Amino acid sequence: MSAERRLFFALSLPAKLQKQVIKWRAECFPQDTGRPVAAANLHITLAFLGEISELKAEALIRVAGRIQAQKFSMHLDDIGHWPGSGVVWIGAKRAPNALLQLASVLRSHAARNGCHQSALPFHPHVSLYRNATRPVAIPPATPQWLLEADAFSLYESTYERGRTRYRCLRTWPLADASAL
Ligand code: 3AM
Repeated sequence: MSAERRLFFALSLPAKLQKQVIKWRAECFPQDTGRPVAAANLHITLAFLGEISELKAEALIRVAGRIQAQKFSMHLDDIGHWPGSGVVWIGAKRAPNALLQLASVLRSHAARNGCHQSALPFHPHVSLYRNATRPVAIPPATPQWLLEADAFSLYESTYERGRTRYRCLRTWPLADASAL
């Protein structure tokens, strides 16, 4: 039997935005807020696949390559804390339709390929802290960053020597609206 890998589809953040976010995070949250997510790991999950076989991963890579989805931009203008999961996040007050459609298509392909999908509504976000289980003072606003999404990717999540690493396995471009 081949080894299973923990995979998910996500949008990455450009390196410049990653740096801006972690600088702002350090300035705006106390040090004991939780476990900060490493700059390189900042992302927006589109569909979590779980631990899956190589066969399933190949099937999902094939369908992902056939998806025709539009480029979009989104303002990261929202901040929140989910005490249950211990996540402090930034997101969008109004998620673009193109993002919701892309996540929905990926999630339904994932479900059809046997990857359990959460029944919770999709709430696009960038996790900033994990293990934030105590009340958190949320800053009044983000600097209203603009994320220009022109591709989505498949990532592998590994845990080595106490660190979570996300390795990008494949990236697919999003199309100009006029091209669809
Ligand atoms: O950064 P976020 O939190 O959006 O929370 C996990 C992370 O997304 C999520 O997948 C991303 C990469 O690890 N994740 C982990 N386990 C999950 C599960 N069982 C999950 N999402 C849904 N169901």
